[in-house]
Formats: sequence, structure tokens, C-alpha cells
Amino acid sequence: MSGSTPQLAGRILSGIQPTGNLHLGNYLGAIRNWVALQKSFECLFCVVDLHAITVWQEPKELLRATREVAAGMIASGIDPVANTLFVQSHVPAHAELAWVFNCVARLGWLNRMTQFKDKAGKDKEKASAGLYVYPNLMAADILVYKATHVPVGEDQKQHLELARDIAAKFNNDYGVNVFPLPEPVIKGPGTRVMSLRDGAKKMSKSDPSDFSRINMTDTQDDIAGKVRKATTDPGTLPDSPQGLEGRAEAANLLNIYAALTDRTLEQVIAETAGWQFSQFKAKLTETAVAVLGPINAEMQRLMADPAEIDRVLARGSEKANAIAETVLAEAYAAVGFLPRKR
Ligand code: AQP
Repeated sequence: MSGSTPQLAGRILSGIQPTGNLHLGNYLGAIRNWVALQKSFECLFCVVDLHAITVWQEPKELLRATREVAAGMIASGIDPVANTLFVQSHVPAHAELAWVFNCVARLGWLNRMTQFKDKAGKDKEKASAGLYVYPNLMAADILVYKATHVPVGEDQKQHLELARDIAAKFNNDYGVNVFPLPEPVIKGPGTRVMSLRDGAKKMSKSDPSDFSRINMTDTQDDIAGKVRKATTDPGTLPDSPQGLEGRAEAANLLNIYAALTDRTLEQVIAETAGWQFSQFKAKLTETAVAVLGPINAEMQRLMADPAEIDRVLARGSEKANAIAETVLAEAYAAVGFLPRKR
């Protein structure tokens, strides 16, 4: 056997905002997939603190959450040595390239972004300018590493399209081929985890009700209490996926159970058909505790030594800066900026 490194399928960039407690949706919808992707791609994972402040964050809480997100990724199985794990604000090239992209992207493009409309709500005048240009920063996050692939959920597809448009326009305007057009990596089924209180809303860090989500740091008792209180309906569990029509909460709990046990919805329906919710909730609790318990314990261990987390992140940002500065210099040269003396 030769000791040569296996051929990787491309370079991935992905991130999580340190906007509160990591939850089961972040785990099942993002982190768990990244753990799998690190085997076949060169991966850069970042804690996107610049994105987080597009809506108000308490400074102390932002600092805590930044380390906690890093700890959550490592505890879930992301290898910070084989991959590059870092904090976005530690790599200035993200913000610098984003400025160039603010000048490449058209207002008309940004006006079509549905996430801005959703997040800004009715009173757009009061939304930050950062929230509006958030997709340009996301394009910079990806393109400053010439990432070839980006794992995206439904909610981020439109932003990835915009990143591709920006890359194409930049290359075209300046007559260069600096940026590749990044491809989406579509996640498997069951990856959209909904609120435990309302099956029509996604599970979210910023939901004011802690009972709407299972946090990755929840204790066994917290998880049991939240699952027990999760909204359901008066029926029993169905014997086919059709039996979930109009039953968003039941569908969500079954999807969570399927994702946690790495099975399809059909397979878990075959197991649970005819069960009362009380019986199913006990099973779901047991399963969630078995999956999240060890991750939580590892997160606590890591969080007890914040200096070590900071060291890991510092090593990550060194690796990230080395790539990003080179790509930024290439982009700046294309634009016609006078080269910086080093
Ligand atoms: N409910 C979810 N189901 C599946 N995937 C989810 N993700 C988030 N919520 C769910 C995925 O987690 C990754 C990181 O998301 P993020 O922190 O960058 O922002 P978000 O999507 O806006 O997550 P939240 O929890 O809803 O944060 P807030 O409340 O701050 O807006 C992404 O890959 C996302 O798809």
C-alpha cells in the first residue's frame, strides 16, 4: 500500500452562526452531514460571527456562543486537524472580498432574496444594512477559498445561486477566471427539523421559546420534558406516510426519529404504526438522549477549557488566512488595485 493521500472530490466551505444555542436542527440538518463530507472533501468550517451581527447580538453571549459552536462541531466528530475550523472575523479577507462583491452584485439581485424579506419582517427600514448585503458576504465566504461545493439547505439555495451569479459577473466584468462556480451539495431527506411547538416553523436558535427546540447542551431531563410537551394531535401514529397529511407535528417527530436512527420515514412508520404518542415520545426521548448525550458530555469537557478551543481556532484561522489572502490578492489584481507591499 502506498501512503499517498486519497483523491478528494473538491473543497467545501460551510458555516454556522453563533446566534444562540446549537440545536437538533443544526445537528441533523448541518453538522452531521459535514462529519460525513469531511471524508471525501477538503473542508473549511467556520463560525460565522460577521453574519451573526446582522441582527443584534449581546456581546458576551456572542463570545460564549462562538466557542460553543466550535465545541459543538468538534464534539460531533469534525476533526479540526484534518479540516480547517475557524472564526470568520479572524480572516479579514472575507470582509474585504465582500466589499468588492458589494460593488459587483446588483441591487435588483439582492431585492429578490426571500431570506431578507423574512428576517427583516414588516419594518424593513429598521433592518441593518448588513442584513441586506448578507448574501454578498456569504458569496465572499465561499469564493475567497475558491470552494467548489457548498452543503445547503432549502433556505440557502437562493443565496448560493447569487454567489454563482457574483462569481460569473466578476469573472466576466474583469475578463478573468478567478472564481469557480460553486455547486450545491444537496442534503439527504429528513433534514428540515421543525419547532416542537409548531410544525409549520423551523426549529431555530432565535425562537423565544426554549421548548420549541432540543439544544445540543440539553440534559436528559430537559430532553424528556421538551419531547413530553411537544405538540401532537389526538390520533395515534399512522401506518403509512399518507396518514401524516395535515399532521405536521406528528410528521416532524417521526422525521426526527428517522434521522436520529438513520432510517427512512417508511421504516420508522413500520415500527411505530398504531402507537400512542406517549409510547412514541418515550422512545424518541431515549433515542435523542442516546445520540446527543455523548456529544453534550464532550461539549462540556471542551467548554471547560476555552483557551484550548481558542488555540484550535487560531490554528484554523492561520490555515484559512493562507488560502484566503492568496485568492484575495488575485481578485484585487484583477480589479486593478495597486499591490500591497508586504
Ligand atoms: N431547523 C433546522 N433544520 C435543519 N437544518 C437547520 N439548520 C438550521 N436550522 C435547521 C442548518 O444549520 C446550519 C447553520 O445555520 P445557521 O446557524 O447559519 O443559521 P440558521 O439556518 O438561520 O439557523 P437558526 O437556528 O434558525 O438560527 P437563527 O435563529 O439565528 O436564524 C445551516 O446549514 C442550516 O441550514
